[in-house]
Amino acid sequence: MTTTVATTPYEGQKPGTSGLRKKVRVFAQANYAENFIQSVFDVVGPVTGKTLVIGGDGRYYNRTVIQQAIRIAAANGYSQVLVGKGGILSTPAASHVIRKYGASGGLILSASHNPGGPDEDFGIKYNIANGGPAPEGVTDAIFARTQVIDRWLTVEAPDVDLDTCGSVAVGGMTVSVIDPVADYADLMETLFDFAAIRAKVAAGFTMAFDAMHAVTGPYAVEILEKRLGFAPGTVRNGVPLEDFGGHHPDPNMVHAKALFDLMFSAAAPDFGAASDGDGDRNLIVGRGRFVTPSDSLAMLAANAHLAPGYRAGLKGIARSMPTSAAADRVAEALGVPCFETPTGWKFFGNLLDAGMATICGEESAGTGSDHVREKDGLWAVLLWLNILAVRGQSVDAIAREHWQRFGRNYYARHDYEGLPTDTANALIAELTAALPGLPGKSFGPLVVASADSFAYLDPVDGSTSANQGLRVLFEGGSRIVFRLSGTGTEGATLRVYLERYEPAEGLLDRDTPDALADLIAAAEAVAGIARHTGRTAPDVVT
Ligand code: VG1
Ligand code: CO
Repeated sequence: MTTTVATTPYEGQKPGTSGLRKKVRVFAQANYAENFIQSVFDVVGPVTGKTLVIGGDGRYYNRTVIQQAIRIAAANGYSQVLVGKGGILSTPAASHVIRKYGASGGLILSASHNPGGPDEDFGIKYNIANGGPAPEGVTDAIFARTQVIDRWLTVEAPDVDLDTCGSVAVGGMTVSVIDPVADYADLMETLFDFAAIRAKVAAGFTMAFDAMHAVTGPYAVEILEKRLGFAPGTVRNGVPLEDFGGHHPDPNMVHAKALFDLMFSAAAPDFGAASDGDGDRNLIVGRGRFVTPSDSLAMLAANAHLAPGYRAGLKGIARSMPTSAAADRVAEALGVPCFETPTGWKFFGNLLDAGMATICGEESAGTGSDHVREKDGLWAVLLWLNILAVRGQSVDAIAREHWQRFGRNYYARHDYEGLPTDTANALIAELTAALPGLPGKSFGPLVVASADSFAYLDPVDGSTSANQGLRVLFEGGSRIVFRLSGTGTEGATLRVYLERYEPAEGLLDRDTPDALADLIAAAEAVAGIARHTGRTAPDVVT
């Protein structure tokens, strides 16, 4: 029996870079989550007879919203919901489940690397039938719908037992609670040479994987420890917690510091890796060697043919605009196209669907391929392991050889967090206005070659996305990009991306801050960060 509940719109239910993210207390307001979920179904419907996948990263409030979503889905006419046991599905696993079972879409409940808990963040993202995040046309329509919504539909039904696999009826719909790990782990076995990795592990190769008390714990235990034979305890912090143990489940030098310290200590295993809250990001750190995500993308692309799933070669490479151009040089050497997209995985979907790109990546620790339509943390770890097994070299040796062949893109991102929104907007507005006057100007030894606001023309569907970040390009290939984050829940975050290209015959072993010093000074001179914000140093450097 369907019930119609009257409601009124909430302001600001606009999906950002990766879905709608707000504080839990915002989502907990009457009708808040329901309005958004109903708006999704109104936009993508009619949903009668269709299958919906639901899963989340296990953070606080996950189970509450899953029960709401199941009832709303039943009332809207879905015939089936597939939900991960315990309400858990990593983002890449959800993408795979959508594709494998022919679902029309999925709700992924996550705020990724943002902290979790009653006072922290929650998020809802809708993915389409290809398994990828809804493109802008869909998210814009969902936002428009949230602004006029006046009712949502539900059924009266008890909560589904999420902790037991099996099927139950909710209204006229079947809810199937599925093993969240099995399908994903099986997919990984089709892509990588598990036997080669197992042999290397048996020969004494060791690793540390930090699951950061987030969703990848069960996946990593199954794949790394059970299927590949790494010693028990290889997966650290492997039990997902609703508050991630009070940490930011963000796999970078700041929040995965314990792993970092280990990998730079005398006790370092051969290989270190971590993933984020929802399992789509990865951190790669060899013994004494951090690999920037931009470099990791380039190195994975250059070596992907060593893994069974990519033996036929790559169709193309795609990277987000702020990601370094290291991958471009690999694409050139491979003779395949390289695409530059706006920030956010939703922009890769069309290229992957059209068979124009095989591997994609972002500087924010996201890498993935056409096996799903999300970035995939464990996939990147396994591709690295496959490459290490075949090449028989250390991460450090592979990185050095890569730079000796392609040159090195020194790279860092400086984040200024928690800025007043007006302040951040004023900085961007002033810089935008100054862009036309920048070419030809000098900042220390750097001369501006061009400056613009990045706009993307999707080569597949012809859609355009403007205002995707401000670029200041210098002669010689160095670059600064400025943009505001679209995933935060409080104030604004300014991201400043710094990149300097050093050719193969140049200095390949410098310290990154040192190599980027001129660019850091130029960023200040160009944008007046201290003048606008009062900040003289970034909060986070990655
Ligand atoms: C950030 C990253 C972006 C990534 C997005 C979602 O967005 O910069 O590269 O796609 O997070 O990743 P923004 O707008 O804050 O810069 V996740 O792992 O949070 O789903
Ligand atoms: Co994530």
